[in-house]
Amino acid sequence: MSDTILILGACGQIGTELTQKLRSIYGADNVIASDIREGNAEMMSSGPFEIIDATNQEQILSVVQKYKVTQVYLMAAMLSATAEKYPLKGWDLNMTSLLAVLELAKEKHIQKIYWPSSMAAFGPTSPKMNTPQQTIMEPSTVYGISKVAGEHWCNYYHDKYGVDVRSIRYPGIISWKTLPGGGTTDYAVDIYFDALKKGTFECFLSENTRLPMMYMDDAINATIQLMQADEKSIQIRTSYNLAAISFTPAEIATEIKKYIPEFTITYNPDFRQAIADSWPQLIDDSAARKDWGWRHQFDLASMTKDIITNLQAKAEESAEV
Ligand code: VAH
Repeated sequence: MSDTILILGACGQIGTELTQKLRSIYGADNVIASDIREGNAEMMSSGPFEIIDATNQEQILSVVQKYKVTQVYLMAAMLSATAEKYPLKGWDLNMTSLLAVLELAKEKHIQKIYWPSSMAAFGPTSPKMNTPQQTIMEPSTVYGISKVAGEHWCNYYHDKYGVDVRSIRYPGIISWKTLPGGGTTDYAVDIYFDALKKGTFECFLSENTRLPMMYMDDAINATIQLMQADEKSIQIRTSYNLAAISFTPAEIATEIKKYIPEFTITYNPDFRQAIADSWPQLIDDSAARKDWGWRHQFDLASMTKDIITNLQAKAEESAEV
């Protein structure tokens, strides 16, 4: 039986690009996108779309049965900065949606789940450099608490009910196609847009705040690689550490100046500085590299070149219209 995939939260920063990549691999009709509201024109015109509240198990089951879904990618979540503003809503969205899809898998309605954790699952007492796969995890954010709890729920449903749920602890994800929303690492996306539009950027983190980051192409490839890996190769059923690059706002600004010499950056740390300070600076992802062959492709230089090249091309296209 071929795979039919349902993406919950398909209109988010990762979901938007994950949907297009999965449609190119599995065929558009076999990848059902869904979110709480409709997506952009490309999303709506490139394959099936359903309005689903990811916390509503009955709505999810109805779509699973309608399309005979075999796999669910649960990409709906409230990210770190927003969840600090709305703690109970953040907990409810992030946990209720996960337990809903885990229950559907336990009842054999679906065969496989992808659920993203985050480096936010670590906290101020976790080792900051070469953060191990197994270590102290005492997150100080609602988002991080929901991710640690979610990891243990995934491991529980795998061990107790045989649910094939797979997970990655994403670092900060950087993209140019879709603007992120509510994340602490989002400065590393906004800086490129502002550099091209305004020639300057006010950063809400201090200049030497080092954080693990990853280009969207690498994050999408890792996600699909994990889901396509032989079940026997998956040794971690909480969530895999994943890393690629690690940089500071000052370092990304220096890279941008190679393309926009007049670019300037100012620093005005806000509440998100405390969130960033609670996270690792460099993550050890040797388990993912050993178990299922993870390798990142983009470094800061190649990512910056790709983003600026694409944003400049997009600006020229819209200028011609
Ligand atoms: C956030 N981009 O900033 C997300 C991510 C580790 C960071 O989970 O909340």
